[in-house]
Amino acid sequence: GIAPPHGGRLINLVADESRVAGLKEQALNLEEIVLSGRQLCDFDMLATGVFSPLSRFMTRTDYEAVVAQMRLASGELFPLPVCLDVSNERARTLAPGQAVALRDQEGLLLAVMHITDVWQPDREHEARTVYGTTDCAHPGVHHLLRCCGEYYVGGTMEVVQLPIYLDSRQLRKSPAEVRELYRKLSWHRVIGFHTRQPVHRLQFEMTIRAMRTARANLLCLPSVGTIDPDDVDHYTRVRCYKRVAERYPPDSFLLNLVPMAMRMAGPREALLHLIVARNFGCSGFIIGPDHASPPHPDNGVAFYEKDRACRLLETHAGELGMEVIVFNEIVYLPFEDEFVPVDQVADGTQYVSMPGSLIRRRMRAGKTVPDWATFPEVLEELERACPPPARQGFTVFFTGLSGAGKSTIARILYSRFLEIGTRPVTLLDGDIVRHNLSSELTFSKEHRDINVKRIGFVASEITKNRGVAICAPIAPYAATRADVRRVIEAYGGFFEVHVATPIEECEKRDRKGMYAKARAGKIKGFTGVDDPYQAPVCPDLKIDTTDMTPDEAAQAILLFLGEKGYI
Ligand code: PPS
Repeated sequence: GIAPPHGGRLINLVADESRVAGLKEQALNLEEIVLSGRQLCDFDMLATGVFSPLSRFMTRTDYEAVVAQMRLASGELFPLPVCLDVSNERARTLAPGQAVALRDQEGLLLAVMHITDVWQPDREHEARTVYGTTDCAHPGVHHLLRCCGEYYVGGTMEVVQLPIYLDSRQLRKSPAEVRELYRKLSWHRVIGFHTRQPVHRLQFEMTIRAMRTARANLLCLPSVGTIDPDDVDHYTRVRCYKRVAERYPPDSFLLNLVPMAMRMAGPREALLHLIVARNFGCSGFIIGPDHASPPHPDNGVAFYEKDRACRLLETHAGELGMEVIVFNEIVYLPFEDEFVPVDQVADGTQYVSMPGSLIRRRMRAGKTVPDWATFPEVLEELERACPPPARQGFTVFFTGLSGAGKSTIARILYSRFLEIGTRPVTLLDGDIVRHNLSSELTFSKEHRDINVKRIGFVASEITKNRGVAICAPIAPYAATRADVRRVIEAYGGFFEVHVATPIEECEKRDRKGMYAKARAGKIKGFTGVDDPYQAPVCPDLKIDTTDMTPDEAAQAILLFLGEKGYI
């Protein structure tokens, strides 16, 4: 039969209909905590029993036991902290015994929480023990040490409203609802497959083999909570899963989205996924190498050794009553047209492999993906989501001193793009922006940052919708420019062009007379005179207009974009 949940009982925190009106009334007089996107994911997992037997944001004793020995205070296996973090200031208004209202970003009441603990955790220790590192290049550690509040709040919850999702509602069933479905389908043995990738050939081979070995049906559990910005968006992934579903034997494949926030904690995270699968009624779990193991951004080396997660799962599978189906690295034999585990490849036989991350990167760069790596229908969906550069939007971001020639070059470039005519073009020149978007802003550091981030936001929307944005602010601060780059690169190309005309030349031209005014002290805080300009260290392109006409500069940029495949 279908496996009972971890701890024997599915948690359900949703309050009885009869309690709801009272809770809403009570909440009006309570302090409130607004949940972040990530906290909302955890909240959902707790409320619907996905994290059974955990029934609340962890108390201090649970937290300490989980960090130290991967167990709740009650003794049940639980590998990762699930805590409600709040800022210092917030923590001062909260105390044990108090009730608080939990709300979503729009102010909707989610639950009334009864606080039992407020404490300051040792987050460095948590990072070292849970993630095995305090290196903030690890996305989970970065979140923990750089983004989380300094205090944790533990306590039980009475849930008024589950988080509201606007997409794929039929595919977001709770463990109880999925178990109900098994009864309808007469499923008795189910294996779980947790993934944040589309199902390519490799994943298909793994799952179908596991189904054969375990003589079981498959529950595919894609994580659709907060994922890596580099991952394929979940709308695209859902379209891929739906299409690949047809390749499995009829009525043997079930898709259910899990809005779970990934921590990328490697082995410990894999163990949590095993527990989640168990709660969804699985008696088996498929695990491949590199489960939830992010690559280090500096050298691409994974944070966790290949089979550590597998070993940890095997150690605890018995206690959880689960069968773990381990797949070591699987590779493709071009000659035989077959997938096999790498340790079964005969000496001297040629093999190839292409992880999902590489498939995506190749597509974004406009390179082909070989037939054996994925399915045509998956490729079709991915092509729509990750078009080659020639069909992506992009931003050309000029930066440089006042009078360096940014606007002149930007205007020529604008007109060239209109001549080419393949994409809509928007010019976000400093003056245009200061007039239309940022008229209330001054030239303080703070206001310049707001100004440049606004430009970045508009450019990112344009880039997302496959247009061209040309921006030409001074943008004197490197960190702010880097933020803008991060936002835009998630959607398309970003090219920083440093118009590096030296200040002497800018001042000599002084077309608007601004430098003269600044030198005379009539304008204070003028960039380059008595305000900083942090020149880009490695811009995509550097242009010095002392020995180049604006036309030549625009031409150089067009050639550069052509070389990158964008035009
Ligand atoms: S920033 O720093 O990116 O927000 O600046 P930006 O929006 O591009 O605005 C620069 C133009 O504003 C005029 N101006 C000043 N520039 C620098 N510092 C001070 N204090 C200042 N006050 C006014 C200046 O003419 C810039 O125009 P450009 O077109 O760059 O010459």
